[in-house]
Amino acid sequence: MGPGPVLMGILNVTPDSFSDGGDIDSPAAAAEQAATLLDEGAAILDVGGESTRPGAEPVSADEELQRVIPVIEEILSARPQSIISVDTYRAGVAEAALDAGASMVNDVTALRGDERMAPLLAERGAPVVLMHMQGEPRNMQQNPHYEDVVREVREFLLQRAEHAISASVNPSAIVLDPGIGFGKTVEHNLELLEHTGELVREGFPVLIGLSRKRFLGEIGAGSPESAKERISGTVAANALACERGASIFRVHDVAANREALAVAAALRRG
Ligand code: HH2
Repeated sequence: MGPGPVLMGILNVTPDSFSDGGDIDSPAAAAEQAATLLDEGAAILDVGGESTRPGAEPVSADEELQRVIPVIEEILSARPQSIISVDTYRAGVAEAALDAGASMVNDVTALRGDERMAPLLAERGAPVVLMHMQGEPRNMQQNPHYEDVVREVREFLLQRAEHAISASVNPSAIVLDPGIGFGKTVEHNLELLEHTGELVREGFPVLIGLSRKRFLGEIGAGSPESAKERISGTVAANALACERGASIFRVHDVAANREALAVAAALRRG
């Protein structure tokens, strides 16, 4: 019997995230939200300072630093044991976050965004999430195309894991993520979720980030317009991904997901 599902609570310090942009406008508000997520059962807090929603434009590294670092410091001063992940593809931001006490890096570019990221992770021994994305947030939802989405995403992630390992990142520090909604149609997302097991079989822990995403509304799970009405759909899809072997779940709503994931994990164990 392996360890149970790991919940990663989302803390977006951005004015423009798709579902919760602008909710957190100060380090104190972030620490309060962090405390809620931890009390609800989050094992990891994922702090991000740049939205990756479709159409989002990048912010400057300075802006990202100013959003993220004070929040990490504030959370750790209130809750020193917190495990914090920093959602960034910039090595400079990752380094400052690790210096401030963050424990891991969530890189939506899978180390393609900044060539200094892999050596930094190797030097610090920090775990990293490698995520698949076709295109960039600016243009990724303009006609995404694959011959075989499940195979292409798996091959991409294995290549990026190889790249990390060749830069001396410890294989046991690598987490793979198919990047639900990143350059994918509704059908691509569903196919990836259905075949989660094929990625799990490669031996790395698999993270799923589908919380409140638009495709749920498009298949009748809540509203296509309102992200905060897609919580039940999120819970159902996460439970099924868990049953197929995914182990880390990046979510806005920790309490709502936790109990369903406990059931799914128990059924998987048999
Ligand atoms: N999704 C989002 C952001 N970061 N990281 C990983 N590893 N996997 C994901 O699926 C993922 C991610 C997008 O969601 P959110 O943070 O809620 O929105 P935004 O990018 O608009 O801030």
